[in-house]
Amino acid sequence: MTNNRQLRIAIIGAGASGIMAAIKLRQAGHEDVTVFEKAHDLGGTWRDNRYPGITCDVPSHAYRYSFEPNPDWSRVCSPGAEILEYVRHTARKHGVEGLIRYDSEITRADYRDGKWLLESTRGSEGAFHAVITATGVLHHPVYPDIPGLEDFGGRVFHSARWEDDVSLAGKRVGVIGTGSTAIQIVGASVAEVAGLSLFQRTAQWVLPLPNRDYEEGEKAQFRADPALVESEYLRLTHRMNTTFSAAVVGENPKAYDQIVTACEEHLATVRDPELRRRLTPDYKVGCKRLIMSGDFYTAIQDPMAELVTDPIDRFCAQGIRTADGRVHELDIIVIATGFDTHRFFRPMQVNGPGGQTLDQAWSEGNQGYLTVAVPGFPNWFMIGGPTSPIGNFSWLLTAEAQFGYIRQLIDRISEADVTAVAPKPEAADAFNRSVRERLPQTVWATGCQSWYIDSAGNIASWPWTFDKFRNDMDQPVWDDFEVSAG
Ligand code: NA7
Repeated sequence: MTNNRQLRIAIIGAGASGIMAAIKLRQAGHEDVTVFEKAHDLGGTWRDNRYPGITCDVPSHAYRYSFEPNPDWSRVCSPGAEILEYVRHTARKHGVEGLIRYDSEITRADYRDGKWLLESTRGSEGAFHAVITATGVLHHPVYPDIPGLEDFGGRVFHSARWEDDVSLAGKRVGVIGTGSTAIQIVGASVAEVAGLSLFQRTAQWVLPLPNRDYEEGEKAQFRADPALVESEYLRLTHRMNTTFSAAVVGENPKAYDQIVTACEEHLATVRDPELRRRLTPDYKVGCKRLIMSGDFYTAIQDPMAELVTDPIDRFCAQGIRTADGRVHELDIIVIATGFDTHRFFRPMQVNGPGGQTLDQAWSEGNQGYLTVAVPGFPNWFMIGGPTSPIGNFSWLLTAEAQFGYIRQLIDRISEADVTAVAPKPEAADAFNRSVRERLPQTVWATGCQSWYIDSAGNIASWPWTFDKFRNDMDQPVWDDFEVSAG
């Protein structure tokens, strides 16, 4: 490129994808980069989630940055704290920690004359030629609408707001929810508690995921042979993309059948027929995000554990009262009821050039163009925007693919005679039409409640294969964009 302008670029969010974007922007020659982070530390979901047993259910050798191989993962699926340390190490190694402005939650963005004026909880943050949101989807905890929380005499908190001075050892613990979080907490804590009541509203399919430590010898081999680390990365990502992620969008029926069989056989290991019946879901495997666990069924059959399926009536001083009138006496209640995954970076107010707000643009559901941009909002780019692939595979892989696309849009803006790039409304309409046409073929549309589905019933995930996603992210189709000259 010639005659390039030096751009000021803002990244919102210093989680795993924001850190990656900062590193890659610098590598691409964009020097003026600021990362705004609402919290006082980096790491996003790996910073927020510190509950016992927290593990990424994507194998570690696939859940990593393409440019930062790690021969030292401790386990096939590593604990959250280790992933947080990996993100921190990567930020430090690539010199982007100093770009992060902590405790600065962007609250407002106004587009004026080719720039976004950002305001944060600290005040005005200045003007930026381009904004990349990297705010993730798992950062607005949802609390259940159950009365009486203030009556409870023990400790109660959301799983993503773990109170670090709390030990579950020797305590009577209640866990509300049966998502991946609750299942990991149950597996990790049943051996030390005085009692564990798991309050289940909906049974889950559980794919057996035997996790194990890497032996020292294996790690030494990975250290000695970078090609081995690379081939493991490629092998695992290829396997996830061609089997699981293809199966859930209806593209690999054989793999889907194998996943179903594995889940059914796993469930059949529950010895007590009545418990097994209560743990049996009434919807298709994969409709909700699949739980991966090698120890949940063992844990829930432990004498210390109880599966409670009577609906919760209310919290009370001693614990939780269920609809059958029983009071479950508890010392600690963990609310593992998930996140509002459809809020993205809101409550931020985003005001586009014509006075249109993003809230207005998204009033009937979150929609954009190819997951990364929104018509009417020039130079506003999203990692993990609406319709991004979300599911049982590596978010980091998704984020890097989206960044590669966004970087090409930003490079275009940096050309001397270009001020703004935004997708054409008709291109976004065509994309969203094809999403709607394709979604009924996915397993997510087969009848269940899940965090993939918003309150209007729209399914939020990419409905094609991951390979198609990668292809679509390869290069912008410039005819789909309005490119404004300055
Ligand atoms: P999830 O997967 O959204 O799970 C939330 C769980 O909480 C789920 O079992 C819900 O039951 C349950 N829930 C929600 N509200 C209530 C009320 N009011 N009463 C009882 N139970 C309730 O969140 P996680 O934190 O486990 O996992 C989120 C993602 O993080 C996970 O998918 C991975 O990507 C990492 P429901 O099924 O709706 O009946």
